[in-house]
Amino acid sequence: APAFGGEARPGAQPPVDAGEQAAILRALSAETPSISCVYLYDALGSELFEQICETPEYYLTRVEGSLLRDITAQLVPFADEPPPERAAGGAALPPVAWVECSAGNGEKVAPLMLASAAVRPTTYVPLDVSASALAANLARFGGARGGEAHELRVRPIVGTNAHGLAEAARLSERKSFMLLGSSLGNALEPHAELGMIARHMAPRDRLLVGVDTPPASADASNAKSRADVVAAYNDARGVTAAFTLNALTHINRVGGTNFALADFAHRSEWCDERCAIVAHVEAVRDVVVSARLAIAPADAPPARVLELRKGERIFIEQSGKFSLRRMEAIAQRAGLRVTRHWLAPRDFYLVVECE
Ligand code: AVJ
Repeated sequence: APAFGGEARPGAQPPVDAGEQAAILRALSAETPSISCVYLYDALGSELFEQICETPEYYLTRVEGSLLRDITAQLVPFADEPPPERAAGGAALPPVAWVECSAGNGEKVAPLMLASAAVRPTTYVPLDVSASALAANLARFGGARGGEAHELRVRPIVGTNAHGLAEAARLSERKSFMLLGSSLGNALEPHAELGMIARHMAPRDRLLVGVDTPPASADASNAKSRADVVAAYNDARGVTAAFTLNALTHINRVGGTNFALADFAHRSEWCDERCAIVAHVEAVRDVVVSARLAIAPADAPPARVLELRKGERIFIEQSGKFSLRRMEAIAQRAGLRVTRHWLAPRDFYLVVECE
């Protein structure tokens, strides 16, 4: 029922949560207006992100996928365990729980999970804020499979990584935590992100991190160019633009704002200081945004939230890029140590293992 009278109109939105609205409006009316990148991932946003992964420009998913497939046999055992082919004749390797932060639909790790289940009791714990992405994830592993010696148990946890990690840490198995897909790039403080995972790691656990690498300096021949990186976030079909702009639709629904998508354009640019692609929405004309406050009476006029002049922007997300050196420094600040690393051909992508 509506929180404060008022007739339900056809097409009316459910009432917004006052606490969530307050946080959204605070970020919008700050000195540098922003929208949390969490709001990129409603059902449509998750769907659009999957489409981004299939655009010819967005190399990250494909390159990480083929790198992970190439190194699967090295990843399935912990560093102190025998490689699976030597264990195969004898006893299975001890159980493992793979805890994947920001897991999405599980496609990234599917071959790794099946390879793990072939040689050891395996539990896969995908964590994600998107219930729809986790439903797709569960469906992927739910069907009949063949060939694995062990049941692959899947235990999805809906919520933030912080929430899911606290729950996953209670599992009794030795754990491989994973933060793949260059998710770390979204963190404004990457060492804090890894530190949060590190706090949930037991002494013999490990963490695998997959990150995109920075474009090479102009004189390096054997690496990707800045144009490759910029194109990955500006696909020709406009899927990334739709993905970024959908954050406004999402905010309208859960924050009670009245953004018109036609008033904004998507901008994704390389930023040297952040070593990141930075995504904004930019006002294409002067815009006034207002919101119906959840705490105000239903007949109160909407409150003015922000005014943008043509060309002014709202920050949506950064997609940080990491060299091995930088990953080592970040791991150290998080109380971890890089034990192994793997680079994709032409240094397009990096996976590190930390303990
Ligand atoms: C899912 C955060 C890794 O930053 O590359 C893709 C999100 N944004 N295109 C990224 C994204 C625009 C993606 N991450």
